[in-house]
Amino acid sequence: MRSRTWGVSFGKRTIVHIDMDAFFAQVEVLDHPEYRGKPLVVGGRRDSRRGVVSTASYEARKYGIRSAMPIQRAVQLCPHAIFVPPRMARYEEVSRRIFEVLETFSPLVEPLSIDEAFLDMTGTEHFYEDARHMGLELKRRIFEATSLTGSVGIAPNKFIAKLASDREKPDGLVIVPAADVDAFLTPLPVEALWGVGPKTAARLKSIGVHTVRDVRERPLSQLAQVVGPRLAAHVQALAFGRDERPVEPDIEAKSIGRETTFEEDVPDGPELRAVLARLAANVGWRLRKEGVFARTVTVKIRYPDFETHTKSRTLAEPFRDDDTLYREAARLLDEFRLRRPLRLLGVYASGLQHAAQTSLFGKREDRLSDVLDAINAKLGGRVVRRGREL
Ligand code: TTP
Ligand code: MG
Repeated sequence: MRSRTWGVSFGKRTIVHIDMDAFFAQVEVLDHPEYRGKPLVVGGRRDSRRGVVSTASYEARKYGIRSAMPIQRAVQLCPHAIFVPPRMARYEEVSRRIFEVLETFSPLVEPLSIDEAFLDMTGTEHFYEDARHMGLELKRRIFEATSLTGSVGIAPNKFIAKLASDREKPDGLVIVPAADVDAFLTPLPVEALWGVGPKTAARLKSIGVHTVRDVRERPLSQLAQVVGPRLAAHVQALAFGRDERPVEPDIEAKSIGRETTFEEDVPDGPELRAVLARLAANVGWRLRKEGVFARTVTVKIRYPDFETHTKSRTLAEPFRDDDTLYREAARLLDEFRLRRPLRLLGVYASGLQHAAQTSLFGKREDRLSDVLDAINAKLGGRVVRRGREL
């Protein structure tokens, strides 16, 4: 009976989005209890000239302090706030614990950033009395493991789940069953639609489209005139609450990969390409060491604000040579058309199969990689490298 109630209320899928509250700030309070209840700014010391705010406690947000604001602006807004530099390694450690908890709830966990994830809970509904209990249990288990609070949204798809988790921050839990989607969405401003930035919003408003309801009521052809046919179709589908994107679990779990976080953000150019070559060569070396071939190359990028994206390409033939890895990774990196410097770059190989499953022994590129591996093995490490890695 329970699962029938769930089925009726959520449609085909039950998607959860979780986002920790003022994440870096909460970790700082955890490690420094004397900060609790005070305005706290993570990003740099009070005298930092170039620093920007990573995040601020909810107490500090009352003064108008926000992520990405210069530290000096935050000092002006709230002179008595506590200012601390970020401790990334510590936040990453706490993040790992959160993801360990999430993975006990569903095998389909998609990390979006250090403190944010989607879970596909479809098929697990019968474990919980209802959606609220599911959400509370998730929050309780995370709190038990970390003493931190997060906000949860539960909905029939990713788009609505993410909006829902944001609705009652901090420590929120918002459930949007299929029957409530219309009431939840229609009053929202067009900016709430994923993919609608300031430019698109301005174009829509120029024809009198201000809310999600307006987007629903306009003929697609009118929307297409101002934002183009593709975006118009996408935006209108979202306005009706339609979003079929699957929850895509972490590529790192079933892949061989390597990523690097830069000390200083790196723009696209020779330096970034050399890093890409080194990452590709490291991945190729590990594929060969494990005796496996891959079918898919993935490039992962992260911007300074932690926005993270991946692009993948699956090839017709399995591979494990550095040249194929580098060539495909470089093409994927091109496709991002980077306009900002990167904080992180990663290369992954997945779709792994054992050498015996392929008939590719002895391809020329493969032999070159093998020769380099043999020399490097003698020299004890990856000493001999190709020019592009230098
Ligand atoms: P967010 O989840 O965007 O923010 P938050 O967790 O601090 O606050 P909220 O309760 O609104 O979710 O980002 C997670 C962490 O990423 C944040 O704690 C600090 C870091 N971050 C930056 O360093 N710079 C940024 O511009 C943003 C947005 C986040
Ligand atoms: Mg957060």
